[in-house]
Amino acid sequence: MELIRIGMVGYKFMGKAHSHAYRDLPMFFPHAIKPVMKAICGRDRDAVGQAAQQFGWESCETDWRALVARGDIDLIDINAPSNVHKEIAVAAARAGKHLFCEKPLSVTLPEAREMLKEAERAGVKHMIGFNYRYAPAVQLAKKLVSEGRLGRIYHFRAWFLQDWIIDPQFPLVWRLRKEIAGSGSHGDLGAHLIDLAHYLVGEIQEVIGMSETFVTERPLPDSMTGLSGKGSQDAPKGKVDVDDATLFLARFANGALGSFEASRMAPGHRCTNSFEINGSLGSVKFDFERMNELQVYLTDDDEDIQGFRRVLATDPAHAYMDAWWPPGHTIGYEHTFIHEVLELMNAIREDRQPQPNFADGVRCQEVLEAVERSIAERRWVRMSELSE
Ligand code: SOE
Repeated sequence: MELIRIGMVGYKFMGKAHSHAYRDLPMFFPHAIKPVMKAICGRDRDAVGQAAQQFGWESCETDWRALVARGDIDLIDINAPSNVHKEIAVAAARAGKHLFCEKPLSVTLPEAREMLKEAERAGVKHMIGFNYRYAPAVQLAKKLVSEGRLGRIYHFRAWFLQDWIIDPQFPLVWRLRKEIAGSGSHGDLGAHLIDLAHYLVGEIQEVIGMSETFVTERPLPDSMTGLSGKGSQDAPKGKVDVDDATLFLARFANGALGSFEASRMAPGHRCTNSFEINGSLGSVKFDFERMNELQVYLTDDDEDIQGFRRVLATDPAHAYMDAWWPPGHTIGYEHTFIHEVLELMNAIREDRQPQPNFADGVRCQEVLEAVERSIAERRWVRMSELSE
């Protein structure tokens, strides 16, 4: 049996999602290369030991350098905070390991470019974790666009809204600190939208944006907690130096117009990752909170039955669904990661780069940076201004 031995850095939210994907893949996709969960790495020995046991890893490490140096590991999966992605990825590539890295690729464009260059130089496979591409309903949208069913694309309208920091007492966790996260809602949520735009519509030519930090100080946390931390009223406060919300407009190379909104300050929106595409022959609408559905409108439907139809993307005709449950039996967030890992394993077997890979991570980082520059300089920024 073909095997790929995995070493993973990080064991929190994404670490758990990736671990689950490695565990489930062989059960539902038995013909894929089997990922072997060799070692998981984190700085806190007790916590990482507990995670190893709970998630099903064979062993654990407390220093990522030791993990990368291990001869029994073929692929390094990076789920640590964004500011350490580059150092780990570069070292792992130099050690000849394949790479799987969470988004955003890094905290700056030069770092992201360096990661891509090092991975290419080492000749290893490299994948970035834009998991939403792997929802079957998103794959269906891609198919309709690619087959020309929507005609010429006029609009891509996307918004990713959350509300987990709406309470001003929510602590200053790492995702709210520029030196660790790179940016706020922009790099965390906007990055997914940018990747979907690239995937579904194509290259972005120019952008103009605006952003705001509505809560400028927050209580310091007692640990680097995740999305559910609570801050104490009495804790000393620190300055929030990332955006709570970033909005931007874009013009695509194919002439389509785009609008993007990322916010963590939208009460009631837990994980509203949505887009709408309008073309000359039809439209599609997607909302991750109803991730099994795609709303489809086609202008060539008979006049008297025109309207958005709700397509439940759970039939064997839909991507990946023949491996899951009978039609109508829906799948969830975790399945996007399983499909992502399937793509990674298939790419290794077929000796090609997985989709999306570090080149897509760099393209995304270029747009993130162009939007930041446009905000700082209060003007449209062309992507060509960022070329190397
Ligand atoms: C938190 O905002 C978060 O977990 C992001 O970091 C993920 O990338 C996104 O998929 C869901 O929300």
